[in-house]
Amino acid sequence: MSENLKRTFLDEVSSLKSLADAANLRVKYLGKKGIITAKIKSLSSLSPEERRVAGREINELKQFIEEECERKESLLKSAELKGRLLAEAIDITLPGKAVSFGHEHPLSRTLREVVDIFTRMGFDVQEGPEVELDCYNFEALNIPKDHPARDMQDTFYISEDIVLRTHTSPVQVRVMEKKKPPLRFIAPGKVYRCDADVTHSPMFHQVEGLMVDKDITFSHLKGVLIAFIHQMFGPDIPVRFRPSYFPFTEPSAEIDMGCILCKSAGCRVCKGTGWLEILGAGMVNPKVLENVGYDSEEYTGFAFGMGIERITLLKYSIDDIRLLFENDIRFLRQF
Ligand code: 2NL
Repeated sequence: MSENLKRTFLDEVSSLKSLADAANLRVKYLGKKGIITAKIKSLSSLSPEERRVAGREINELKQFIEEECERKESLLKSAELKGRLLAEAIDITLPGKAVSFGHEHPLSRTLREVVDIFTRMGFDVQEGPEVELDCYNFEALNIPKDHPARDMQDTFYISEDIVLRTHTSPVQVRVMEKKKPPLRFIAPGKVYRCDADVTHSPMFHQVEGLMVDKDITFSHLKGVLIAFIHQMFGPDIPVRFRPSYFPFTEPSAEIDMGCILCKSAGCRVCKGTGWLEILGAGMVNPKVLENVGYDSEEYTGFAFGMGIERITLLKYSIDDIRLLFENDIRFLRQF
């Protein structure tokens, strides 16, 4: 009888698939209403003689079942753990995701280099609004109403007397209005002109500079700008000053440097001249000084301006300004 029970139990144990099934089997045999428990209870109906034999038999079976359950449970436990570890395994031999690094845009780099050179020479950095009053952008700078720079084609008008600044000179006018000389600062920033082709963008960047004090002369202008060009492009670059005209400076000059592409031999970029125009400058027109309330008998100054895009195109031999604004990663990666 108990041999049959043992065989039935062994069959059931060997077909167990999970720990949950094992727990159920344990209840079925050893629980409060289990088969073995019932057998132990039924011993009380036997005679003392029969009870001793049957009791030993049932106790041995109970112990056997307990041991078998335990053995099976620990087997199932380690099998389940093994399965879980396998399922959750991370393949550390897979290649990682590469982190890609960006870098400074060529225009930002040129701007930073220009600002660094002038701040090392003691110039401050000043900024101002890109949407500007006509009087700061033109009137204060001695640009008369009929000047070609005021043409509808060149200037973006917001209203009759408000424009997108066409240069950063209005920043200098605003600073001069607020502060007394000595002054020595540059004004970098975005400027706007209604123009677009391979060398012109409707938005571009300028750095203008201004130095005003007693006894400032054209020699100071020459010294500062030659030092700038030599730091920016190399100490052996030839520099020349050509007479020019701006309404806000007198006298005015355009400053050329030897062509860096052909080493002054003459090429397509310098149009065979061996020279590249790089800066405009001059002694601040006394009218401009008077407009901001300075005594032009007491103070003189020099000013200059340059286009950051032009310098960047020359420095890296880029032939189309639009490449600087398209943000094509294949272009930008080359710098
Ligand atoms: C150029 C030439 C120049 C200035 C800008 C200036 C500003 C004040 C007074 C006098 Cl407030 N002058 N600025 C002077 C000469 C040239 O820029 O080629 N820019 C791209």
